[in-house]
Amino acid sequence: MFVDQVRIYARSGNGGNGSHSFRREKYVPRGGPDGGDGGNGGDLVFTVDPQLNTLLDYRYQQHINAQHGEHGAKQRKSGKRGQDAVIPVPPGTLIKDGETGEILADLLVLGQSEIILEGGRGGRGNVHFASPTNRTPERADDGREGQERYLELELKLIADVGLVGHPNAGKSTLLSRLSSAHPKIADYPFTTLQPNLGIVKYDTYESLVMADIPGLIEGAHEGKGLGMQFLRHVERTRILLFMIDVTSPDPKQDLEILKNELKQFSPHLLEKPSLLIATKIDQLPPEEHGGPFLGGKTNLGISSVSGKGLDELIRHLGQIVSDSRQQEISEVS
Ligand SMILES: Nc1nc2c(ncn2[C@@H]2O[C@H](COP(=O)(O)OP(=O)(O)OP(=O)(O)O)[C@@H](O)[C@H]2O)c(=O)[nH]1
Ligand SMILES: [Mg+2]
Repeated sequence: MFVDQVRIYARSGNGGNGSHSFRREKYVPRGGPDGGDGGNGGDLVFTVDPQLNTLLDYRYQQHINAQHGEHGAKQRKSGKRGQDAVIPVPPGTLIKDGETGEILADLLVLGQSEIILEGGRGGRGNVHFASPTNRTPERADDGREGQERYLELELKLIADVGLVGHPNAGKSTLLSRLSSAHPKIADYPFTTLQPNLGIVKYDTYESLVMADIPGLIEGAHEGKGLGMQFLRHVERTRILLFMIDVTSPDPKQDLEILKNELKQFSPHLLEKPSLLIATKIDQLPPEEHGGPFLGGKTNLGISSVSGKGLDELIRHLGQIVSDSRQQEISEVS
């Protein structure tokens, strides 16, 4: 299971009430007002914790409340602010309104935190309401109530490698060869309707997450085919693996179209580390199985049917993934 989802009921704290109190001292029969303010209620805050990788903790803790503010007191004493409820979540967690499904926050990077429900403000004590004409104000405000709602937390695993190609290029077949995932495979376009993720081992102790997404066609950036929503997934992957079907009528043009779609969607997609492979090379005459492919644009050709080129592909991807992980670590520290 890669999409981890939990529903919680969350509340921010109520504001404390303002105090309604008058000074009482010996020999001062009628002291002025001295009621202090209520403290603000605590906020409900989500924060990214890169050590976490599931939402499992929240399956067993379905109510989360921030603290109420304390009430104000006599002698102008303000109530203490309620403590925030700070909820750590793994990177890649979406917070949605449990009723409307509206996305409230997208928690992605180390150090990011978002206030989702604000605590209620504390009420003002009666010290604030004295005036020349009213020296004994009866008024003190109650604190505002905090907010409460159902929230839906959804964790999307961020993939290392995104498979980018036209429909039918063999993306799902490749994922099923390299991982234990079982995506649907068929000889018609748009077989894949939702991204599939699989774990690919590239070294004794190292593995990477590969995302198979629906095929892209010309106009994808404008919403053609299944376009847009999946380009968003691609934006989150570390590496792009361009897959071009050698049996297509014009493989070189296919590559141009793909690149152009990505660029139109977001130019920085093309700045990501990437690898270009030719697929279905078992369909070429045997003397061409060694490459070069796509008119010399790549030497890496694979066949998910015969298995040719797959070990080399895994080695290459493993190398790029570990380099890019290293780089991320050195950028953070
Ligand atoms: N000969 C041959 N056929 C392949 C190879 N890889 C995939 N195929 C076939 O190509 C067709 C499409 O494969 P899929 O893996 O479903 O393609 P896809 O890129 O996931 O397609 P969409 O999900 O529609 O984007 C299927 O009929 C596969 O059996 C290969 O290496 N060699
Ligand atoms: Mg597919």
